Amino acid sequence: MSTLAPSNVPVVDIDPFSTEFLTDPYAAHQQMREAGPVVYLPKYEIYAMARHAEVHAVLGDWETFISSAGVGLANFRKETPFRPQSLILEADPPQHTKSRTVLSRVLSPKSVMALRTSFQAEAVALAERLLARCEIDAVKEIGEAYPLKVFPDAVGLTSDGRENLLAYGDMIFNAFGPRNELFANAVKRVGPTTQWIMANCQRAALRPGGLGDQIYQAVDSGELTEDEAPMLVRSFLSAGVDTTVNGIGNALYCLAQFPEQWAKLHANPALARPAFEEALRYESAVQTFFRTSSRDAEVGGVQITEGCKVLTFLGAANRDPCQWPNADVFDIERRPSGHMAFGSGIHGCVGQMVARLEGELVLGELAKRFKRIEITAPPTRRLNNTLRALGSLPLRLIPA
Ligand code: OVV
Repeated sequence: MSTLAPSNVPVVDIDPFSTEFLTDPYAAHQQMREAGPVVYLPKYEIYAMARHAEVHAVLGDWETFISSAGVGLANFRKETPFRPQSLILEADPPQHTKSRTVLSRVLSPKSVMALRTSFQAEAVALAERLLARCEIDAVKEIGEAYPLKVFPDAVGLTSDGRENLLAYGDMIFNAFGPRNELFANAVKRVGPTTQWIMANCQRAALRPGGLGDQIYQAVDSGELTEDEAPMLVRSFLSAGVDTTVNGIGNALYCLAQFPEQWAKLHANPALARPAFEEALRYESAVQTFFRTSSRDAEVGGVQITEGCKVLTFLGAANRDPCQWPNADVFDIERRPSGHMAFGSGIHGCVGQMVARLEGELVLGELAKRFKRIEITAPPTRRLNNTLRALGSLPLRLIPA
């Protein structure tokens, strides 16, 4: 018990960064949702929201629940960030607005539409190659292979070594949690990858016309400073890979676990986009983000004082029975608008159109060619402080 917890806040004795929780968070999500609109987690002395309404409320009030003090457990007002702060994720207006304006344009629906032809060709090529394969690890051969091809191509990375993006992403998303063993091991694995990432944020490493180069064009026009451009390319490389890798991996796991849902998708591959969306709701790749209270506030009738770390459970909001009928049922025809997997408010995922495009095309091209997908051995988990991630997903793909 902590003396910091006001008397009207339910104290829930769970560790959302423990092996037990991360392996299967859903019972603990329910426990937190049922305990109250806001709960207190004494192990980390933080407030947390697991219901849809309060997650939405906190993410919608960026003036009270700021990002510039970090969106992980670390409070940047009290400790130095482990890497230079992101100019978009870990920023508030006006810096956030400046960064967001550029990234919104580079990742606009029109700009993303221009990626469709090449992304589709790669999805077709991947699905065709898999026709000759039969038994695969879907995490490696689909979940990782596809984003690692199309996304760095779109950004315009010219150098070898794009698999570095996986270790880097794993480290970044672990770093939003506590300094536990998951984080320590991720840092060990990442080694010199951080230098590789920073080198590839430079203009000379980026193909002219790609998404990365388009950020530098905003320097040419005076919209960004020289120092801001590589940092915003770093945001692409931080946020754009491990998220979609797991979005796609988790979607395949959902569809493999529920064969009648795959059958619906195979019968109507136009359901690929809503199927990906439902998988994002059901098994959200990004499970959590923090905010920090900039002033005394009230959420769900609970007083939160200035300077507190507040944890929003996106994945729990996405299973809230008050928001979703049959919340624990995976149904690709649900159309789950309002899900929190991309966050919401001013920090809502700026790359979500790219993520949706990747998900739609991979699932769609597979659905056209395979009548069933079967799990051949128990999948393994890759535990991460923030991501819901599989380590392996052994699948048999049965051609139509
Ligand atoms: C959404 C997200 C995740 C991780 C890193 C970043 C953003 C970034 O801006 O660096």
